[in-house]
Amino acid sequence: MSVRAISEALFAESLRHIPGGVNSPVRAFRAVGGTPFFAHSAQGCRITDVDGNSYIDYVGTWGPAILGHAAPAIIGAIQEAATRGTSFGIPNPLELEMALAVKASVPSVEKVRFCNSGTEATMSAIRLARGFTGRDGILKFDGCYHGHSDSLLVKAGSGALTLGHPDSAGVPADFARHTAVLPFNDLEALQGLFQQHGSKLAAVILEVVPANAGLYLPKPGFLETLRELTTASGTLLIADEVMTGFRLGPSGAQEIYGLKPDLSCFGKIIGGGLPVGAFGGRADIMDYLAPLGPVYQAGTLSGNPLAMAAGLAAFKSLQSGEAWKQLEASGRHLEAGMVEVARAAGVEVCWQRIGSMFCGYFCRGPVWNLEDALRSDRSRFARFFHGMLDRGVYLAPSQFEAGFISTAHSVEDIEQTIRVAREVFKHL
Ligand code: KE4
Repeated sequence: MSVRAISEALFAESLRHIPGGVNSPVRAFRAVGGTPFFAHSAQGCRITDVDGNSYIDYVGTWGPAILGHAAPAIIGAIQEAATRGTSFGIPNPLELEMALAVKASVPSVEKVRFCNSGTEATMSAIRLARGFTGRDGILKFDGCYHGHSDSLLVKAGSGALTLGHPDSAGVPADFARHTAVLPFNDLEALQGLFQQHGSKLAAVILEVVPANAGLYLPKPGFLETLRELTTASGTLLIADEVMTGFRLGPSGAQEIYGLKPDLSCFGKIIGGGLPVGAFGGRADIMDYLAPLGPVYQAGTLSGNPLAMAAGLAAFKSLQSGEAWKQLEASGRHLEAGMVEVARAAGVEVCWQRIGSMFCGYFCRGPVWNLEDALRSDRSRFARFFHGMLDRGVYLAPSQFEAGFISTAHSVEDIEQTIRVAREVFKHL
């Protein structure tokens, strides 16, 4: 009997009732093949499936579990808040406390509004930028993912300077044509687009560290030029830090790269694993939001007391600053080990990392953009993924996702991961 027989039965049944058997596509393992396991529980750096198999978890529910799963401080905060009710639909003090915490952590945020997902945060920031500037045009970069709102499910047009095409059924061409898409790190294309269309752009939105096509980094000068061009053309710069915010440090990627965006989007970590999103930045822009200004944005569960309590508990656990130092050390440890065992096995792996976020591409590096990332040998990645999973290590089920280390990953957990990888690389 398969070691994951119960998961397989649950998945077969789920396929009859839930599209693709999942509530978010990446969970279906389509990029790596096979059947997803069903989680029974998770504790610290480990997740346990319904068949009783336990895995060292490097997905961390796609970023929120920076303190590991079921961190006592977060569980306690949720339990305590829940005894006083689960939702009020009227201001509660935790919302103000959370706003102050975000502002204290991210200097570019003068005002902030909470919502319920990263998608809502970026969708609202785009609408706000359009309302503030009176312009319709948006620029994003290929390989960057900002959630599934219509204006952002757009792929590059035929030429780099033509406007976008829908990247999903159901997105009207009329929406997509307002969104230009360029290769990340391509200064020449960027300058060309701003020459032609700069005055029509309401905003540029980017992952400062793109981590939805694996993980690659901005080239020296790219962000500085982007900031200059947007300032000169009156275009707002939106940093999508839904994954990097509070993951790479107290002020996320923008602090590391010295970038001062006009707006930033957050999610994941600030909800401690509960549904949350946030967007914030310059007060003169944020005050365009209803009920003060003409840009409408709302949400029944926005600022939910349980999500705020969980997020505050996560914040407090991180604020000592020790966590990010530990995460950097763990990231370095895992990187050194994985690079060594791949080299020893003669397997070409390009390991890219920043802090506790990483991706091992199965191709020669460096990887600077989506085109480079697409050179990766995805079938070899899939074999690597399953080899690791069968030996108790759960990596992101796609070559085009980042991995996440938590403060709950011990030195021994990382040593175990490297030992397992040494074995798997031998049979790739
Ligand atoms: P959500 O709507 O999924 O909360 O956030 C959307 C989003 C926005 N911006 C960035 C940079 C993001 O990475 C995301 C979502 N991240 C993916 C993982 N790469 C979520 C996983 C999933 O879609 O199931």
